[in-house]
Amino acid sequence: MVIAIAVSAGKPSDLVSMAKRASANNFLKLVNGITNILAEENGQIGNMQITGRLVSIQPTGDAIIVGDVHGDMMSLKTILENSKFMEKASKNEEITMIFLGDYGDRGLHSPEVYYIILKLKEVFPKRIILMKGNHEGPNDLLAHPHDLLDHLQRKFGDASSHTYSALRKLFDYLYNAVLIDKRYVLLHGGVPSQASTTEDLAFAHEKHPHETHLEEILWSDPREGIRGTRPSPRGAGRLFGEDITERLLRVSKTKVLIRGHEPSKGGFSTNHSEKILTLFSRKGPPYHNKSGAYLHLDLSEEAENALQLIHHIHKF
Ligand SMILES: [Mn+2]
Repeated sequence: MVIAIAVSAGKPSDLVSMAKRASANNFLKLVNGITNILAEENGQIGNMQITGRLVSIQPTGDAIIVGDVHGDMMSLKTILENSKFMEKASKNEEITMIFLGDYGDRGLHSPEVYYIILKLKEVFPKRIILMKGNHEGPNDLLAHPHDLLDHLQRKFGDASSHTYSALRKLFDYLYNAVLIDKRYVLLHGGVPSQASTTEDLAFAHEKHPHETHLEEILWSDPREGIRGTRPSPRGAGRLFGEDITERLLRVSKTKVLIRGHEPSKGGFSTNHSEKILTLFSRKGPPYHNKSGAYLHLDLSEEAENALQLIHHIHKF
C-alpha cells in the first residue's frame, strides 16, 4: 500500500521541518521557481493589482502584516501559528499575508526563513506579498553586516554560492511598496522624499540610482521635530520629517504608513502624530527586544491613525 504524503505546506511546524532538512537542490529549485512566479506577476492576480513593483489591494478580508524577521525562524513559526494564516488560506478564506522585507542576516536561521516565506508563496501565490528590505537591496546598496552567505555556507557547504546568487536574483523581483486602497501605504523603511505620484513607488527600482526613491524606501527612518530630510546615520537613506510623511499619505490617498526597518523593544512604535506604525517581528540577538509584534487587520475597518491599529497588534 502506498501512503500518500501531503506535499502541501501543512502546518507551520511542517514548514519548519521542511526548511531544516532542505537540501541545496531543494532550496535552489524553490528560489528559482519563486523568482519566475514574481517575474511574471503583473495586472490583476486575486485581490492584488500589480503595477511595476507596487501591489494595490482592495480593503476586503484580513491582512497579516509582518515586519523584519532577520533569520529568526522561531518567531516566524509563532506568527504563522498564532495568526492561523495557513489554516485560513487553505480553506480559501480571504486573507493576505504581507512581509515588509529583511528576511535574512543577523539571525542564525536566515536560509530557513527564506525557505519558509518562499514555500508560503509557492503554496499560496495569491495570498502572499513579499516586499524588499534594505537587506534585499541592489548591489550598490548592500546592507552591512551582510552575513547571509555565511549562513548559507553553514547549511549548504560548497553549493552555497549558487544559492546565494539565486537569492540575489530573486531580490530584484521583491515589491517596493503595497497600497491598501484608501487605508494604508506599506514599505520597508521610509518615504521617498521626492515622490510625487504612486508611480514613483511602482518604478523606484527602474529609476535607481538616478533617483533616490528606492534608496529612501529601503533605508530611511522617520525623525520627530524636523521638516524635510536630513542625512541618516545609517549612511544610506535619509531621516524624514512629518511633512514628508503627510505628503506621501496625500499622494497615495491613505491614512497610515506601515513600515519595518527599526528595532523596537516592545515590537512596535509610532511616529509623526501616529501617522506611522513601525513593526518589528523578531527577537533575540543583536537587539534583545522583549517582544516582537505583527499586525492582524480586518481591512474593511477604517483607521484614522496608528493608535487605532494598536489593538490589532499581536505581541509574542
Ligand atoms: Mn531594514
